[in-house]
Amino acid sequence: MEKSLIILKPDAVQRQLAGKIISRFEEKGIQIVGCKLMKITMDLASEHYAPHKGKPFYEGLVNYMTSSPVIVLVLQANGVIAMARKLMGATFGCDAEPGTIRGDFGGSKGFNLIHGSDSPEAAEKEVSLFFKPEELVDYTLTNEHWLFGDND
Ligand code: D4T
Repeated sequence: MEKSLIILKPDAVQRQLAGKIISRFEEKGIQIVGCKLMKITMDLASEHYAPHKGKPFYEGLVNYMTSSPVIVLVLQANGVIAMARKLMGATFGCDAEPGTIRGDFGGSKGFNLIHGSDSPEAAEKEVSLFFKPEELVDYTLTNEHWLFGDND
C-alpha cells in the first residue's frame, strides 16, 4: 500500500499543534505506520532538500528545519500521497484554503507547518531517509473495510 513521509515542522511542534494536525489524518482514516520525535541534523536536512539546493530560500529552509525538534510520520493508505497533500493545502498558509492544515493553522510565508511527500519516488526515498525498516509497524486497522472499501 502507498506510503507518504510527513514532517510536522519546528513551528508545528513549538506551537503545540501536533495533536490537531495528526487528528486531520486520523479523521480521514489514514493509518499511521511510523512516528517519532527527532531533531533534524544539517546533513539530513541537506539530503532531504537536495532538489532545492541553490534556490534563494534554501539556506533559510534548512536553518528552519534544523532549528527545533520535528515529528516525523509515515502514513499509509491507497492514494495517501495525494490525499495528504490535499489535506495540507497550498505551500504557505497565506495562500492555503480554509479547511486545510496550512490554511487553518498558519499565515507565514516561511514557516509552513508540515511537509508531505509529493510523489511515490520521493516518498520511497524520504521514508528510507528518516526511518529504518524495523521502525515501521505492519498492522491492520480493524475498520479498514469501512474506511476505504467499496460496496461491491
Ligand atoms: P514541502 O516540500 O515542505 O512539503 O512543501 P511544498 O511541496 O508544498 O513546497 P515546495 O516543494 O515548493 O517547497 C519546499 C519547501 O521550501 C520552502 N519554500 C518554498 C520557501 O521557504 N520559499 C519559497 O519561495 C518556496 C517556493 C517551503 C517548502
